[in-house]
Amino acid sequence: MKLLFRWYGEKDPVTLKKIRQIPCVTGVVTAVYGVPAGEIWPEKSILALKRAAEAEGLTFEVVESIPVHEDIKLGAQGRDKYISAFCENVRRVARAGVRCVTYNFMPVFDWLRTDLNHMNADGSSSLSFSQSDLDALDPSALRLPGWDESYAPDELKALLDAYREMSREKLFGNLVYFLEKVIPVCDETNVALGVHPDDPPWKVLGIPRVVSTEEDIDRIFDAVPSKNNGLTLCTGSLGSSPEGDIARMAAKYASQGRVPFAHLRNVSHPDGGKTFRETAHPSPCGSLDMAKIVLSLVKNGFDGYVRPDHGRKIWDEEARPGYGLYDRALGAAYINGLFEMAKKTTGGRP
Ligand code: DNO
Repeated sequence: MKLLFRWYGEKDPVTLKKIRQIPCVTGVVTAVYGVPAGEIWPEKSILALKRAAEAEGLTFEVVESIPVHEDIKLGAQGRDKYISAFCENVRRVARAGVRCVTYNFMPVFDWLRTDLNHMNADGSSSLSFSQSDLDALDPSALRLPGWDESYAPDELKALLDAYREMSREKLFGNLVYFLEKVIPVCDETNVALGVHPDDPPWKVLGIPRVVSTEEDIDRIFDAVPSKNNGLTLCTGSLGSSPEGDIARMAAKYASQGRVPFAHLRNVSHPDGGKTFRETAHPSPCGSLDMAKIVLSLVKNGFDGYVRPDHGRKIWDEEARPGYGLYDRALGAAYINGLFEMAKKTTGGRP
């Protein structure tokens, strides 16, 4: 296991100098920001990330994310050009030493929350989601700091309309079309591609989603069997639905060698339905049994990259939603402890 931390580049107030002081964190997860989806990343920008990380003694082996242009998800005429650009980005990051690339196939939105400052009893605040609050919102006004992509209102409306007419089957076909072109490049360059699950893992705003459930994930692997067609096991996203058994999924996909990367965080379900709150990472703070999930990974041969995921806002930190330093650093220390214990008790190396 290699413990990493997400870093948003030179403008991130959570600097590399701070990240390197978190015990056992050996590298960063980052991306070239500021280049629109579908365009090729300048080689010098990729190398600048690598040099900056290495100057602080950190590695840069995981990209999160190479964005997937909407024309690819829509199956629009111009998609081949954007798929070629994605492939070229995989080649370029591979040349810089990257071994794992994360992406998502959520139409229009990346992760979605309805409250970025849910106040907890202890004075901290968390990101949270309530389906009924979302249903009451005007979708054209949706904007969330934290996404890598934002749209003008007209553009957003046109996109939402296009997806509302699309079936799940069509979206799934567009994902397979994309993977059939990208996975051979991953095989050639020895890069594991890890799809990020939909967050939340159900249909929102009338648009289809195809990476929400265990059945969806199985289908994606069956369609393109190479081991480089993998999963970014995001416990918080998959666990947003109280139905998923995340420890079982972790065991199953780790044993298949399909988990190059794991996002570990906890979540709670205040009403048992489509409402969830992000909590501190430890098991007693939320609904997920984090120790069991880590044990399932370790017992099943997981040897990939891990990062703590969204943190709460604590200790008066001013932070990008979910990506402050303090609570994520507490998460990193906790995750490291779980892995150390899991490895020792299963006879693996710490
Ligand atoms: C949220 C992240 C996601 C993730 C993308 C991957 O904080 O986990 O934004 O990076 O979905 O493409």
